[in-house]
Amino acid sequence: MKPLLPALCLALIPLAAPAQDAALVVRDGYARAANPRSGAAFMVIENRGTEACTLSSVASDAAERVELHTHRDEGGVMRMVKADPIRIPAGEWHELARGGDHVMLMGLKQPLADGDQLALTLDFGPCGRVETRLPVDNGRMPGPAAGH
Ligand SMILES: [Cu+2]
Repeated sequence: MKPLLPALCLALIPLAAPAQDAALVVRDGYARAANPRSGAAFMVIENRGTEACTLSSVASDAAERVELHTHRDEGGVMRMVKADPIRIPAGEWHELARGGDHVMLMGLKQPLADGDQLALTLDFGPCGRVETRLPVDNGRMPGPAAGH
């Protein structure tokens, strides 16, 4: 009976994935350039599902490297550092915002210009992947997400 369990698990994974995908919603997203070679993306991620999901990495064809970053206060100086994976409990949301967590794009293949669309793939591990397209808005002011 031993081989039965792994086979059963494999069969269940494809069935579970689509439902989890729909549970993760990206809204209020935008991207902006820091300079011609690098930029950042911000958004609110809602977990409308029944299980916690963790954003482990982000990918994009638009840049050579994409990392999750955050800002940390080191002796009164705000530094940008690589962020730990971001866990979002069921029914909660997490904001990637200026001065906080963000998606960092390094080695942009072309500068982020207003009106462009930036395609990102957010990898939530077992919760699945979320594809999103964010508008580039270099003039947007930092502030609370719209509607909150
Ligand atoms: Cu950064």
